[in-house]
Amino acid sequence: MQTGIIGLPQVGKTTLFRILTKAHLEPRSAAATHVGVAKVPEARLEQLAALYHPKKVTYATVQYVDIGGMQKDRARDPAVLAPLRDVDAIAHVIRVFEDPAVPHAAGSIDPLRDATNLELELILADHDQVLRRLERLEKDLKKKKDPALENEKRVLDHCKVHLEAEKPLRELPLAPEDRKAVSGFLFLSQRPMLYVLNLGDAEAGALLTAVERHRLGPLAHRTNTAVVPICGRLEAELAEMPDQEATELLASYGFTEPGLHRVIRSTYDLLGLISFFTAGEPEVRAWTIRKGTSAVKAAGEIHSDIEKGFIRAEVVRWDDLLAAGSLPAAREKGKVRLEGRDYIVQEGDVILFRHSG
Ligand SMILES: Nc1nc2c(ncn2[C@@H]2O[C@H](COP(=O)(O)OP(=O)(O)O)[C@@H](O)[C@H]2O)c(=O)[nH]1
Ligand SMILES: [Mg+2]
Repeated sequence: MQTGIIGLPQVGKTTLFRILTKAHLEPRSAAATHVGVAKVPEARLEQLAALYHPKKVTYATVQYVDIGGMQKDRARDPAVLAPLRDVDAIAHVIRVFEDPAVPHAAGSIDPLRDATNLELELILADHDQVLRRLERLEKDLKKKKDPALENEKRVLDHCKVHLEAEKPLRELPLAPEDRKAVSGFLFLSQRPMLYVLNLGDAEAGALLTAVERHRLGPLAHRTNTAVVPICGRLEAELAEMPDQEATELLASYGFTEPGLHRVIRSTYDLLGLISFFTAGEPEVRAWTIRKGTSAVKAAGEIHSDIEKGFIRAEVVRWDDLLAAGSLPAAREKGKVRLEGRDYIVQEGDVILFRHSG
């Protein structure tokens, strides 16, 4: 699962990418595309580890791609958009911080304008693609009736009307079969969107009201969209500090965790992902699945042999396991359920898979 980080030049994309992935990049590589892995912060994993004292604790991960500077007039350049086709979600870093030493690509600080302009580029790119395909479809349909092509045309016409109202496809409700009919186009405005508001250090104590203060209400509460305010430069400093100092500095601003945790968690939610855990002496581990995944498919995330030889899953909620103190104790209390292959795994389940072979 990959999230592409985009935005105008000099808004803090690479700063964010670095702190998310703890990557140390060469300063010269400003325009290049970088891929990095971020650990999904998970306090429950540490609590489970305290129970098992495992040799190894393994976090779930998500990938981020730093997709270089995107000038407004360059955005529709296929070379700039191409890397975006491969991502599952988009994180748009928007500059809110004022700093005369850092030039702004559009000449002034206006977060809503920047968000709207880039969104429009995505919408226009999709619209171009829809028009081209419709033209082709109409030609083909004149030659020969074909129900599958007619259906595709119907869905694309629907998308076209939506795009022409300057609305992104992520906000267009589509029936699952209609979604499938156009999934091959990898529409850009269909990707879930995370707006990362990069604020100045002075606003660190007032992140929660940032959306309101900067009049960014129009970005909030939209389908498949999330807004996370951070202080990029401060976060970068925090990432370099010893843990104790970082915790104290955060606390002085009224926070219990760094903003990058909120960024990662929002990405995880937008992607429709949840975690389940496996726990034992060798390893306590978080696994990533899509919401709605069955027990047997979740088993397959661990190993194809466990999926093939699946017999049943012993499932306990992480907090019930912690309260009981051990799996046998949780069993005695009746907190451990035996589930079959079609059980839908829930966020926070601790699972022991019984399998043959
Ligand atoms: N004042 C201030 N400067 C920042 C902040 N975040 C990034 N910068 C600076 O803005 C410049 C561009 O940052 P960078 O992450 O390379 O932006 P990119 O071009 O979007 O990748 C660098 O000089 C950063 O130090 C911030 O939150 N506050
Ligand atoms: Mg950069």
